[in-house]
Amino acid sequence: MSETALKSTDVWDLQHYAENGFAVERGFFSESEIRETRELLTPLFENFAEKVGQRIRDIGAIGDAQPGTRQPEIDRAIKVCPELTQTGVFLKTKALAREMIGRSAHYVFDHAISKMPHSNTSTPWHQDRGYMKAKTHLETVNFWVPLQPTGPENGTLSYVPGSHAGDLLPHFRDSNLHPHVLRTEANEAEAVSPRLELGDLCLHHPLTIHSAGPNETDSPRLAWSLHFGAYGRLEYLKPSNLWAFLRNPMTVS
Ligand SMILES: O=C(O)CCC(=O)C(=O)O
Repeated sequence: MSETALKSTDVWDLQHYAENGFAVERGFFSESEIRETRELLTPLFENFAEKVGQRIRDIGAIGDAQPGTRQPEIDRAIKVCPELTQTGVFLKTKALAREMIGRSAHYVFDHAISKMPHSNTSTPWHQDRGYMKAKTHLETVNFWVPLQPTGPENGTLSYVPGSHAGDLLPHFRDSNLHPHVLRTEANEAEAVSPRLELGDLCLHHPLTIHSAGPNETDSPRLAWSLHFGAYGRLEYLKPSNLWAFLRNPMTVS
């Protein structure tokens, strides 16, 4: 697929993104584009317990639960499976990021999450920027691609509209949660949870407060998140980000 084959983006969606900090692009991907990505990601979750490492974890597997049975997650899945960068999902989200940024867009980060059936694991309220070192500031467009129809029953994203216009909030670890997980406070009453059909795409600003509930269904809920920015991973090297890194080398991104 060539990058120029992007469906023209609905201006309303991008206006909604600017005002609310998130948007949903309906029918952005074809069924075969979703299937192609699903078929590459699914095997990465097999024999999960043997793969656990710094960038591969199960945030629901605390206590006796076996990694891979609750909410397995793979950071930078494209490193494990470079073919992902040739998929329609990767190329079309990158092209949309380019359209939004107004210049070429480059890969910054991705992660894949499988909420296992009845795993009862939530993704707590957070801002994506909350997972970066204090003062690390990346201007990215963050996409969330559900790989099956998704609603509140299987862990769709919930967003607090307009929260991207506020500050970066304090994020906390919680002794009841996996040590990787950070959470912040949110006004849940304001949140919206879009129901998504196969092929729909969500995008949000790095400061938008969002969460995802547990998966109460009999099937896994697989999603792939992709972040693109004008400078790609080089943006970590801009002086203010280098300074943040030197002051606090602990990073989660
Ligand atoms: O897929 C999920 O459960 C959460 C994903 C998420 O919060 C994100 O990609 O920013």
